[in-house]
Amino acid sequence: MAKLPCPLPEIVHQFGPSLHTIPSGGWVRNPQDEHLVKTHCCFCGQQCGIQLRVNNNKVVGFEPWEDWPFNQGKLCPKGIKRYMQDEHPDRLTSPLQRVEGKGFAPIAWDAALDRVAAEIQRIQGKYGKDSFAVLTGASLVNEKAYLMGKFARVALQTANIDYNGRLCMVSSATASKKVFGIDRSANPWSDIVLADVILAAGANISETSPITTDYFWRARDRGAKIIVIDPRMTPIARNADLYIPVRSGGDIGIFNGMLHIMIQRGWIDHDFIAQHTTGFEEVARSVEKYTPEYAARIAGVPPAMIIRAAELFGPARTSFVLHAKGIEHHSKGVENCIAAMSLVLASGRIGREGCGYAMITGQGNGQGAREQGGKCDQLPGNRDISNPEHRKYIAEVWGVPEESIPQKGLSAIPLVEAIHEGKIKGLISICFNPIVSLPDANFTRAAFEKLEFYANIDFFLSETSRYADIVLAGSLMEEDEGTTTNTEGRVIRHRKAVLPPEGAREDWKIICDIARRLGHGDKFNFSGTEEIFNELRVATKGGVSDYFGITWDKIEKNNGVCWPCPTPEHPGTPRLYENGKFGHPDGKAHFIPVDWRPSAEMPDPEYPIILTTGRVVAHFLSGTQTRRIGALIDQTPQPFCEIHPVLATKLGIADGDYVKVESRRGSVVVHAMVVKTIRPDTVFIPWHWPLDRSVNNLTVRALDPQSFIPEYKICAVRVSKADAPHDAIASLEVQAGGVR
Ligand SMILES: Nc1nc2c(c(=O)[nH]1)N[C@H]1C(S)=C(S)[C@@H](COP(=O)(O)OP(=O)(O)OC[C@H]3O[C@@H](n4cnc5c(=O)[nH]c(N)nc54)[C@H](O)[C@@H]3O)O[C@H]1N2
Ligand SMILES: Nc1nc2c(c(=O)[nH]1)N[C@H]1C(S)=C(S)[C@@H](COP(=O)(O)OP(=O)(O)OC[C@H]3O[C@@H](n4cnc5c(=O)[nH]c(N)nc54)[C@H](O)[C@@H]3O)O[C@H]1N2
Ligand code: SF4
Ligand SMILES: [Mo]
Repeated sequence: MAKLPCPLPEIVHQFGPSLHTIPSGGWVRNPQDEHLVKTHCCFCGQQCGIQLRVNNNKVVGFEPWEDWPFNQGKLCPKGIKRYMQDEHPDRLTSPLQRVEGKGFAPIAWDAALDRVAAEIQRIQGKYGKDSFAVLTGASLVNEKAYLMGKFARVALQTANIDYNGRLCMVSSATASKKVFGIDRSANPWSDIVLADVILAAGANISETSPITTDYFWRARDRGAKIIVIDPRMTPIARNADLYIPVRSGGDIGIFNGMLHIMIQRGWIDHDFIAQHTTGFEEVARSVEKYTPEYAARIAGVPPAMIIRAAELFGPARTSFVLHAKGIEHHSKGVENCIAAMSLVLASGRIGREGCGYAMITGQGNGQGAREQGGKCDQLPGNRDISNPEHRKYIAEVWGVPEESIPQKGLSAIPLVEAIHEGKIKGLISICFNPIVSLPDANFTRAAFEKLEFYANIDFFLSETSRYADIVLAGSLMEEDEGTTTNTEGRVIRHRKAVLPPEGAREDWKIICDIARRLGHGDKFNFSGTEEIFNELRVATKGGVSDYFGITWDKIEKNNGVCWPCPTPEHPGTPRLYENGKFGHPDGKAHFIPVDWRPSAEMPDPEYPIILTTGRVVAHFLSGTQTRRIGALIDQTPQPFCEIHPVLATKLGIADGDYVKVESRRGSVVVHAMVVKTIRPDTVFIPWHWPLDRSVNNLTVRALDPQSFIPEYKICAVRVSKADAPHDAIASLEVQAGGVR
């Protein structure tokens, strides 16, 4: 029988009163206890330094942390407001169990953990080990990310573990490994400031990596030119020297077109190419056909823009290329990134001061979490799960037979497809909200209804939690200690500011408790997260992402340490590829030719408009956290559909009208926001909302064949004027406004 999402239980409030009317429950401010804890923001990959103001075990505010070099006290709206989630009345303070037809009811910890362990054993006993899957997340600190990989391989022995970075970093990671040999941004952010030209492709810098804006401005103060490629004129694009309004999916036209011109005009570093790379001739041949006119047709922009981009980028002395999801969320995401990397290599501008390349990391630990074994194909240290040597090493660290470590499993979307097909029967997830974040949400919902057993660890009841049989009340970042690895590859420390609320538990303890119940207690006998980190150091030793020389103490003394850091004496590696040595065994970077091909779903007469999706500054990912913070709700209370005046007029739509946006998979009704900052053939909807406001009702379940990332950035839709939807949640939001 299909399992429907539980209604919200009474004990969980949807919208809370003002923070200043809580904390209650006998809490009193203790004037003697007021203190600041230096830590980092829990949200994006910038991992800004922040000081949390703590009193009597409650986070009551924040102060800037001006000495932290990366952001020097600056924060974006989410960083400023993040502390408000801590005391939100929706915080889960007890495990919950599903009571069919009634909702959730609190359950004791021992009973909840016993049930999870029993269901894992039942399902694996009946259907085989791989029938129980694990989904983990990149907002987790390194220690928990490592623990989840070990938990899946040692305690469950399932091949089927993957993580939410599959929706995020994997295209750039795959491309980076193929081209440079190492999956990491190549430079510290301080190199951006020293670049004479900055090229940002598919990155809404001001809203999604807001602190990076400051690095752009500091470069521009030195005279740097800024090129931005995006179908929408984002805030950073409005301040660019050259803005290229690419048609979604057309970036290879721009990159290959630029390279064509650079070769023609001699803006190529032949010495660098000869000494440090392979494969240039093939790439040069492959871009011969990318004349400005041909390239422009693919990109949907005038040829002059591509010529101008090459003129700015080609002859520059120093340069920095950055990209994010705009080019990565495609069924050719890896190829898009490879084409951007060819510009970096052809110019020879990498591995030096002011010369570099970065993929902007998305989630707080988007970089670190993918190195520790949460990916279906990797073991800690960025090791390859199918490489016998790598398996042998990790088996020794874990004290298990090599054969007991499963082989490569399914990545996130095929894993959910296997649930839909009935091949995977059980699931435990942490730090992932797939009901909101996966493409083609109707399909995802149908899959989750089929699970025989589902356990979810979260601190709020997410939309996905509502499909769970058991929800385990976990911890926020500030309730535990650990490390993350920021967008620069810098390993930094999150400090414990407060204890989890009574009834909730640190995530790592929950995992170890389940492992113990499954008979693997000896392998999960950690006394704290520092001990987990010390095992992680050994597990990554000798790997590409080598953390062995990093200790918590060293991080403290040095304001973070960049990997690789192979020995305790090693200072860490802020800039990769200095002296021209790349990560491949031959020490060279590998040029790879790529040719443009259409996206999985192109507009047609039935669905004639391109839909692209992304973010707004006030909300984070699936919104479980930011949709509970009043000030952020006020900033952007609802999703909207950006539409150009020309298209709006053609469709008889005025600013503020409700519009129905439909694809072959579903529809949403949202407000139209008529703006001149978007291409007339494209509409944009941010994705942070669930259910009938989820743009993922529309998106297409097409994957990149190399990275398995979904194509969130382009599908075909039609748009029409609509009546106001009945939206009970929206009216509640307006009345209550969340926590202020
Ligand atoms: N405020 C906020 N900040 C965040 C997050 C958040 O949810 N909210 N999430 C974090 C995470 S996990 C991530 S991954 C990052 C994502 O950071 P970004 O990648 O910057 O964010 P997106 O809005 O997904 O997409 C960026 C831009 O890509 C453009 N775009 C769409 N299609 C194309 C295309 O084909 N080519 C090009 N060149 N551009 C295109 C969109 O118009 C959009 O402006 O942000 C991180 N920071
Ligand atoms: N249409 C569209 N869809 C997209 C994207 C897009 O651009 N367009 N972007 C994609 C991208 S880049 C990403 S990264 C994904 C993200 O998608 P998800 O990973 O599904 O979204 P999150 O909101 O990060 O979900 C994390 C969940 O874990 C919880 N959580 C956070 N931190 C912790 C923790 O430390 N411990 C525990 N126990 N729980 C925690 C949160 O409350 C939340 O419920 O979405 C993707 N989906
Ligand atoms: S830029 Fe990212 S890390 Fe910095 S405050 Fe904003 S959300 Fe937090
Ligand atoms: Mo992401």
